[in-house]
Amino acid sequence: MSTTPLSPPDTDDDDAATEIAAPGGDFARRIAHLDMDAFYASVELARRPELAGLPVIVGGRGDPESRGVVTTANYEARKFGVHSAMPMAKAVRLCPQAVFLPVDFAEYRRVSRLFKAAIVEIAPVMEDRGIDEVYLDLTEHEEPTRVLGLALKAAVKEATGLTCSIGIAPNKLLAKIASDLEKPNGLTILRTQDLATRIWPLPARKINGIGPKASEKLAALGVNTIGELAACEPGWLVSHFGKSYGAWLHRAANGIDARPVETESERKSLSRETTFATDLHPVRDWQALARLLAELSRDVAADLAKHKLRGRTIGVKVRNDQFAIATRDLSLPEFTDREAVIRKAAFECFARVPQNRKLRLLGVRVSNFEQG
Ligand code: TTP
Ligand code: MG
Repeated sequence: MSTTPLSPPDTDDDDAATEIAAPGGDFARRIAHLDMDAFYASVELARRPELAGLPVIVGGRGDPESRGVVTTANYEARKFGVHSAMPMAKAVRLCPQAVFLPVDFAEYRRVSRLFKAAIVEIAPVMEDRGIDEVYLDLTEHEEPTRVLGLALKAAVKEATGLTCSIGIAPNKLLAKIASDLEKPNGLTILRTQDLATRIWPLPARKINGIGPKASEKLAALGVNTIGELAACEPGWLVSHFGKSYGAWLHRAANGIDARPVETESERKSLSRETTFATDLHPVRDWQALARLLAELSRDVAADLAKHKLRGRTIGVKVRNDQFAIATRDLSLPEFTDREAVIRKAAFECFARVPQNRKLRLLGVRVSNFEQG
């Protein structure tokens, strides 16, 4: 390891609150990532107990003949190789005996609100990361880590009847990986000294932020596991992936991540971003990009309205095909949450990003919120 993690206190007590020391030398935190198991499918099963034990596939209009994709499948269906984003036709081939159900977002949102309300009762420092996952900062809690983890799982079960998986680690990056390690119904506590044994053997794409393109490029360079990535010279990574992404890859593989858990009241910006299926050129693919920019602006405006926030700075972020990030922003004379205003500013910002290389990611951000 090229960084020197703070040694955790010498203790045999697996549950000691002090057991977790953060890599990178900052103070010890206990961060949890909680993610619901096969969420949409589990919600469906909860209201259709007669389906218990059967493979269930949720997607589109719930019609196996339709051309849509699988939204999610329960673990029984996953045994047949069915997974999210798979074309429905293929899922039918793999598991013809499955029960196919349509998506019902209103119900998933309702259950999402229920499980989050149960969690904040126990752990108020919660960052909402979407319909089925949250981060929690448990640092200030006195209870042992495992006790807290079990209490959270019990509260979620009590409120919704559903199971979740929790990872608890010194930071968000490791907690997110940990929550996936023992799915479903898992509780994984990861200490700094577990990095080499539990994290480094995993494929690089297990790191949230290393997508299919980056992991493909890493594989072509002979880097497959997180451990192999951790052993790469930072300068070499920068030469292949650009200054910011290259340096981040090095930190991430070494388990370093100082991002705070941001509750809604202390959120400093709201953003939406999307990674394209194929790279888009800022000039030649302008129409597709303009459409995405408009969609992202609409989504951010909706998020602002939902959180009752108005911001004054609108920004655009792009990542090019060499993984270099560029951002441009614009401060407006007045606070806004209006879609048309955000979109116009986003287009102005986009016109100022470098136009010479293809892009693989586009994002729109609103910050500088009105106080009160
Ligand atoms: P995930 O947490 O990725 O998946 P999951 O909860 O179904 O399964 P698990 O966490 O146990 O692996 O996503 C949460 C929900 O988001 C999922 O139930 C359906 C939805 N979703 C999509 O709509 N499209 C997708 O590509 C993915 C991955 C999920
Ligand atoms: Mg989930």
